[in-house]
Amino acid sequence: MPDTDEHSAPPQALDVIVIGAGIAGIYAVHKLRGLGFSVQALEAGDGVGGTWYWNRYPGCRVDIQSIEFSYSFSDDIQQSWDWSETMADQPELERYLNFVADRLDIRRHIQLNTRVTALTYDDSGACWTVRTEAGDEFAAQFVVCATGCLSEPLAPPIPGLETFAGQILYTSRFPAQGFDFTGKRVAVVGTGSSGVQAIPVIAEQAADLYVMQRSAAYTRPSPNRALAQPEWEQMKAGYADVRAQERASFAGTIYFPILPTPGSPPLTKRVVDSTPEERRQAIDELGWDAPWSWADVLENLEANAYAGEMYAELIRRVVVDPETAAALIPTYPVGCKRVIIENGYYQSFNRENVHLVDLKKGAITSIEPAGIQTEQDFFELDVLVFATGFDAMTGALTRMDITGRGGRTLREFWAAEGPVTYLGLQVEGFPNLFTVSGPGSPSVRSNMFQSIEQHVEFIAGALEYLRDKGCRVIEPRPGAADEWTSYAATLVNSTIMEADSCNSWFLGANIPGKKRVFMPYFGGLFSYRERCEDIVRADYEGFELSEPDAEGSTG
Ligand code: NA7
Repeated sequence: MPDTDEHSAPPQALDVIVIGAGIAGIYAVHKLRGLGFSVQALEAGDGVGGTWYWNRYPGCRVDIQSIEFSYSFSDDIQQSWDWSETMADQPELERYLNFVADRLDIRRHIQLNTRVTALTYDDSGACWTVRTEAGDEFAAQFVVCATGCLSEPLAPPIPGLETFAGQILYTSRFPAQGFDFTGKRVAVVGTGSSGVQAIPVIAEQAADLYVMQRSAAYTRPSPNRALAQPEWEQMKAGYADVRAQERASFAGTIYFPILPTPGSPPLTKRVVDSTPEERRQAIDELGWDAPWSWADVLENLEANAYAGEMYAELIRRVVVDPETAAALIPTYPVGCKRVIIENGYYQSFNRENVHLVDLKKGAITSIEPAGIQTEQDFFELDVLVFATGFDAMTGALTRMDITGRGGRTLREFWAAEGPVTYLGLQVEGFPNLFTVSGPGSPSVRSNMFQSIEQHVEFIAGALEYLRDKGCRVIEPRPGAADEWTSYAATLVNSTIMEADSCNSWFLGANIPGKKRVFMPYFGGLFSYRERCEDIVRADYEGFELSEPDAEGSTG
């Protein structure tokens, strides 16, 4: 609240503040309101949609099928929305999320243009005070952080950035009105999903495009295609079956980029047992599916290296210039970072106006008013596009001053211990605070819609249970978060995901000084959901439900 007498009275406590109005925030508001809780969402953007609101860069598109990358909780919504392509682009996803917000009539519970900066827990009242950048204050018994896994962008700390005389753009904050690259000399820094999706589109417009690559990426051509209405009507009629298959699947999705196309027979052949001729034949017959068509590729580094060799051969078959092709070959294990679904990425490098700058041969040293200086060359530029990624999983939480019991901040706690959570849902010492898709939950290793729905439903169920029991506080019991986090670590230990050569954002390796911990739960959404259901059946095993006591601690 502003610092005036008028606002000096403590704000009236809501039941729940939801931070964020993306996929998770929209559903959380709807679900909790439906259970009779007073709920208010605070959203930094001037529209709903979260990830699909902010990442408006050209070429932005989801990498699983839209029939799956959508809410499943309401058949009315499923049946009322028509996807125009099998894998929707950003504008369509943003429209969809706006449609859902209207259909559920939740906009009056969402305050836009409101960035939350601090959360402080009051032990005696079992209540959170939520502060915003504008200085307003809210009070709520519970806070649901629906802040996203990839929502805290990284601005690369390159000296001289502020001196650049041309236009600087970030894929994660791309202008809503778009940007015309026609006739411009452009550099794209970063070749993760955002860069790889944007590059072919920018290449078609720019006079010259310099792709500044630090690590080459593994990609697969997108199977996206337009959906004609009759086909879509037929697909829509099969929704119940699609959802049932998703729920029975490992990661909440039937089709996952790293797995073979649905309908393919199960993988039985092991690449370590294959001959060079069999591998060449696989490339000829299966094309970009070839590296993923073996049962053991993700099992060990030896098998993985064979897949990497097949992948390199596929690049050489597309990219004409041998030096460029060689520089585009990734040097880390196949599958340890998310495989990128692309549209004409490698073909872009056959264009005369596209130039690959291999930063492994000479890193960027500074940005000057006229362009980028690397250890080897100077590039004169009109536009810089940064596609340099995010402080994933934890960044959107630790950027806020979250102060829990005893004055301990989440930022300091996780900086020292790593992201220790119970089920990725709660943190010890931070009662009544929930993190949707938090570290320690399947989140980015699953279909986000399915994971988010499961988390929101878990949280809603927990709040109802508390209400029925006459309790006001829920938090992990001492040790439960340590146990869960240690258990989750055993699932990924000694897999290729943690290989020394793998520096993924799953491990926080893109942030200097961040603790190297594999953050998403690796056991799949199916087993995770079962575990959560067991916990609920056991009266919220591992959680402590209580009333605040007079001394200000719960018990
Ligand atoms: P990513 O996947 O984290 O990619 C970021 C890219 O930016 C990656 O190629 C980085 O190279 C590169 N990068 C970061 N900092 C620099 C500097 N300082 N200089 C040069 N290059 C740099 O983010 P995206 O937005 O593309 O994708 C995020 C997720 O969205 C994706 O995984 C999907 O799940 C959806 P590096 O690899 O660190 O060497």
